[in-house]
Amino acid sequence: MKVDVLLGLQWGDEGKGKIVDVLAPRYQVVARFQGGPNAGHTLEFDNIKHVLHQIPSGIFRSDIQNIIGNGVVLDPIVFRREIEGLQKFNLDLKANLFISKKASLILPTHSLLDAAYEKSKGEDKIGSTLRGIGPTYQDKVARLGLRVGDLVSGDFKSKYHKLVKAHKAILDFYEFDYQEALAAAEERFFAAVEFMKEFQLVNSEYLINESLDQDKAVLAEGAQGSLLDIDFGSYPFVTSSSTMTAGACTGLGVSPHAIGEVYGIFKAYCTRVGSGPFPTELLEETGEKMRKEGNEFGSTTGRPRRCGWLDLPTLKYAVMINGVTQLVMMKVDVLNIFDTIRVCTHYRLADGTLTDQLPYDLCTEKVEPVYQDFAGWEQSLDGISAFDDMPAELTTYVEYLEKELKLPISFVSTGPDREALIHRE
Ligand code: 2SA
Ligand code: MG
Repeated sequence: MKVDVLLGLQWGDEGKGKIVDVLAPRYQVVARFQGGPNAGHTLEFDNIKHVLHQIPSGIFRSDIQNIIGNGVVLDPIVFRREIEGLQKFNLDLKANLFISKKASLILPTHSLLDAAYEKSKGEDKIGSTLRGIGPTYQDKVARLGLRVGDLVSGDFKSKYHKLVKAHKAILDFYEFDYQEALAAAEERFFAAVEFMKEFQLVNSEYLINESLDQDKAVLAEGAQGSLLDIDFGSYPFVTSSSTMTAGACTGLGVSPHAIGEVYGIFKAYCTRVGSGPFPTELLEETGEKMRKEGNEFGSTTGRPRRCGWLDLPTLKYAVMINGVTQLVMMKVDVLNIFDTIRVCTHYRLADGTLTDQLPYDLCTEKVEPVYQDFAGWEQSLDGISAFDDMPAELTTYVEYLEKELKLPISFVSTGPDREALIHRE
């Protein structure tokens, strides 16, 4: 069997959690391969809304093995809180959840460093979720980091104190006041570490490859989005991991030959939280209307999301670097209220030329979006589940995007619930 990859093609918050949940019955294994508590995957079913941060979205199905892969950065305190939040669902978490020993540990000082770095940047801050993501990946790449396997091999406390001593020197350099916050968090951290040790800590690269050998289907669940990728995103306004298909190979230990379908998830419009360039951003009342209608507030931090029209140059770019094989369009119902729906087809550069490619740096090379307008459908999509039953205006919009992106749109999502979905037969 193959590893199918599901990832976001924009700046995160595309609605990946819902689609993992919908596709999950086709899979025996769901695995997270990058990111950490900066993610917020929202699932809604049976009138319950649940947000997952580090735990894979297959956790609500008792017949699925869920893996937190080596590419993930894991915060034990958040882990404990998440597990405790799931207890009311009566899931057998100790049997169905596996954590890679090679996953990186987020220490309390990593979150403090995140805050210190952001403060030092002033106006130029990244708008990080302050969950310690960047500093933890930094330590991983610097070969200083601690991993989940360190909890059960060697003297963890002495490794911990050695790294924290170095972190304190950096915090002092930035004149960042950390004493009180650290003292409070450290106690919770060590309690959470003991809690986490009760779970299955494994060499997950073996578990995944053996699953494939046993003909189990694996779904790799991406977090954030392609435009936040450390290499190809709008650097430096990005997250610190590889959010693309290739990240699933390194973040799980599977060969590129093992990759099957790549589901690219995108919203029928665009949103972004945090700083950084956003060519189609709507700063006036249309943006406000979208934010309200789409309830566009961060599921991790509650921050209002910036909103704008769909941007084809960035979408084409994301399709290209990920090798997307199927598209899923989300939150189409949010556009029900608009009489005109705009799509940015090209950028006009400063010298007047038109392009549908991304410039090197969207921060310094100002682009003006060129739009094509479509008539809105201006009606509710409730109860529609087949492509043939879609309003004609929506069909036109969908077919236009399929032609431009040269890919089928397999699902169109029309609301947060599992059932609110139009399938292509
Ligand atoms: P970080 O914390 O170092 O990864 O932040 C770096 C940039 O990446 C953005 N980022 C995100 N953007 C959208 N959604 C994300 N996850 C949460 C969610 C967001 C929330 O799924 O709802 O609740 O605010 C996410 N995580 C990171 C971030 O805004 C920075 O621009
Ligand atoms: Mg989200």
